[in-house]
This record gives sequence, C-alpha cells and structure tokens, in this order.
Amino acid sequence: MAAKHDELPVPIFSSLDPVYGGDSQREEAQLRFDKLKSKFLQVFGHPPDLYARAPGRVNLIGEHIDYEGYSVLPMAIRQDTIVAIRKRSPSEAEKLLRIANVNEEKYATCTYPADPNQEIDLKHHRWGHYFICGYKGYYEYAKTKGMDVGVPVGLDVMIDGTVPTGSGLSSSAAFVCSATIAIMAAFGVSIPKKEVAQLTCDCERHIGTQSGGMDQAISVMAKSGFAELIDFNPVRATDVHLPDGGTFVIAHSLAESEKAVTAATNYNNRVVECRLASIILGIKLGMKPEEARSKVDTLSDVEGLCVSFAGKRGSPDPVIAVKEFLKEEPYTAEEIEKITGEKLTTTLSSSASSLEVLKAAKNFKLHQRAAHVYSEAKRVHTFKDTVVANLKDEDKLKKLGELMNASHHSCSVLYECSCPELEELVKVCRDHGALGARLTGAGWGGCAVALVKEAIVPQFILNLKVC
Ligand code: NG1
Ligand code: MG
Repeated sequence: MAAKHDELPVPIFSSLDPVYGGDSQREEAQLRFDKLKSKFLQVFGHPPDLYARAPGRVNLIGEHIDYEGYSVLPMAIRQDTIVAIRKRSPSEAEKLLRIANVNEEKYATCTYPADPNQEIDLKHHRWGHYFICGYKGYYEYAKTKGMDVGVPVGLDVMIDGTVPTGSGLSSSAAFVCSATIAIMAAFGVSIPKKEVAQLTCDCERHIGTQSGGMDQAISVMAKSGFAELIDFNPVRATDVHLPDGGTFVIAHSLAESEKAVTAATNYNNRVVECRLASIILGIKLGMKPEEARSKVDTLSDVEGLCVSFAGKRGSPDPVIAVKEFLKEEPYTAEEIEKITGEKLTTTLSSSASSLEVLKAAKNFKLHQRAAHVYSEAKRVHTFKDTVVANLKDEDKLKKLGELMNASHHSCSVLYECSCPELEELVKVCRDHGALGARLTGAGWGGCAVALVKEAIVPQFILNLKVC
C-alpha cells in the first residue's frame, strides 16, 4: 500500500524542477533562484549545498481556535520562503550561524553562535530569530529521538522570502518551516511531514507567541489544488476540494500586524483568556478547582465535560455552557481567583509570556472569547460539510460565503482581533460583490480573504484597487 501523503518525507531539491512545474511562473522562479545562488556565492564564497522551500498560507475559516485544539481550514499560497544553506566543516574554528537575506537593505545579516542551547533574546527582536527557532527545534527533536548529532558546526544561510510580513499570511511559519527543513537536510536527516509539522509548531513558540499549529501544518502538508482540514493532537491533514466557480481573493489592509512585538496585549492575551475561561467552565461543570487548574489547558478539554454533564442537567452544547456559566461583563483578576481558589500568577506561573499578559491586562472577557472559539469551531465543520454536500456549486459557494461573514463578525465583535483598516476592507469586498469576506490569520492588521465568483474576479480586483 502506498504511504499516505503526510507520512512521506519532505522533499529536498537541488534545482527548481520539482517545485515549479513548467508554468508561466517558471521564468520568474528561475531568476529568483539564480539571484539567490549568486548572492550566496558572493557573500559566503561557495555555492549552497541545497535549498528548502515552504509556502505561506491563507486561512479560509477557523480563526484563533488551533491553540484551543480545534480543526482549521487553510490553504497554501504561492508566496514562500526559500532557504539556501551550506554546512561548514567541523574542523573550521569559527562556529557561527551566519544568516543573510537577498533583501539586505531590509534584513541585515544576523550572526548567532552554533549553539543549540542558546536562548533567543526576546527583548531584542531580530528577523534571524526565526531561523534559530528551527535550529533549536531540530536539536530538540533529535534529542527526543536519541539521534547522534555530533558536534555543532557553522552554517551559512541565505534567505529569500516573498510572503509579506505582518500580513496574516504566515511569513513566520514559511521561514521557520523552510529553515527547519534546510537544517535537517544539511545534516542528512529525513523526517515524515507530520513530524516536521509538529516539531516546527513547537519550535516557533521560542519566538514568544503561544501559537497553535495551523501555519506550520499547512506549510509542510499542503497539496497543490486543495485546501486542507487540519486536525490537532495528533496533527493531521485531510484534502478539501473546493467547489468550482469561486476564487479566493486575498487583499492587504496595509496595516502591519507585528504579532511577536504585541503578543502580551493581543495574541497571548487571547490564549490566556481562553485558558482562564476553560478552567472556570471546568469548575462550573463539576471539576474540583485544583483539578481544573492542573488538568485543563484549552476549551476543547472542557467540551467533553459538557457532554458528560448534559446527562445530569443542561445541554451538551458548549455554546450553551458559555451562556449559562460565564458572565458577559469582563472579569477582574480577583473575581477569577475567587472561583479558581488561587492567585492568577500561580495558576499561570509555568509560562513567562502568560505572566507578561497578566501584567498588561486590566480585565478578562471570558464569555466573549469562549463564545467565539466554540462557535468558530462549529463553522469549520459546517464549511467542510457544505463542500461535500449534495448541492449545486453555486449554492455551496453562497453558503461558504455566509460562513466566512459569520466568522468575521465573531472575530471582530467577540474576539476583537480586527482593526479599522480590516473592517473597511471587508466592507469594500462585500460591497463589490464578494459572496463572503473575512480577516485571515491572527488579525489586528494584515489581510482579508474574499470569496468571489470567478467571472467577476478581474473587475473585483480593479474595484478594490481604486477604493
Ligand atoms: P499569523 O496570522 O500567521 O500570525 C497566527 C498563529 C496561528 C493561528 C492564527 C489565528 C503563529 C505562528 N500562528 O497566525 O497558529 O492561531 O494566528 O487563527 O503564531
Ligand atoms: Mg506568524
């Protein structure tokens, strides 16, 4: 029996043939590779040993729920990161990781020691930190597998990325995944895609965001021509063939979202709010406070409790549990501590970035955040069911558009991860005929994705440009 797609090793290449299969983008890609190779030669005095590539992604639906354990539905985009790498010989005295970029004006060369145990300096954010995430990740993986990694050696690295940064299209995961794959290949190691997806998800957290695994999973496991339903614990990808006649158009709001810098008030803040909401729900659904504090991490952990609790009273629907057990007014830290029976600084003490969140937060909107997560998780499944339903493609597209609109509303009103520029862009998309439009990625800036009937796409794009 043939191995399943996500159990195959990640392909490594020494020319671009397997990557861009003879279409119109080939010439552009050839120029890009030529430039990357000659820059590498110019900076390091040798050609690279090999290249690795990983794409960015657009998330079609399922926002801010991956870290709560719920499935999401993204697809890869053409914009990507290519890493050219050369392993230096172990006999060389200078053991450095030298990370250069073809766009040297924007990204000055970063140098780090060839030390797998180095800590990433989060107080001073540098673009090269993302490479170090992959570097540390590779060694952490090797350790868990008991692999013999030998003495650390220097690496020469040149990066060429085309995913716009801070755009919600996951330039960070494209960078971390291509870096990790390049490092593995340089060290002669081959790991199945599923494991690369898991290891890159874990190692990107070294950058300080408590991210879920969507971006790395789709970057590593995407398949041309399909969106993927990504499930977690364990990570898994299922092909989703989208209905004919519709096109997803991605447009940038031009507000940049610097997630690694704003984590304490934006991204990590929401992760912490979800954790606190799940602990309280756990307690209200019958767990002892100390049990809930130690065992409950995510909202998906307590969904099972709603089901077993339903026998005694109430409904198994977690959205109903939120309505019944979490008040709409924001909670103060003291109110939460009264329910959980412990100082928040103790409950969250295992994570330095969660403690940063506590310092920055005035109050916690637990009802709204949990209501978003549970309802968004349901929309992902309705989206997937609609795709395979016995309906005309036109009717499917209409329904998918409605789900995207509902998702955006929830992100904007309940999760509060939109911004004025995105609100305007989403409205403009709908006003110009999109069947649905929503922010994509973490939000607080970046891109919107609109579902548009194929026939009107050129006019739709023209209209967006003049607005
Ligand atoms: P972007 O938009 O790439 O910053 C982030 C997280 C995802 C997911 C989405 C929101 C990272 C690497 N990615 O993506 O895991 O939670 O936000 O759905 O932090
Ligand atoms: Mg990112």
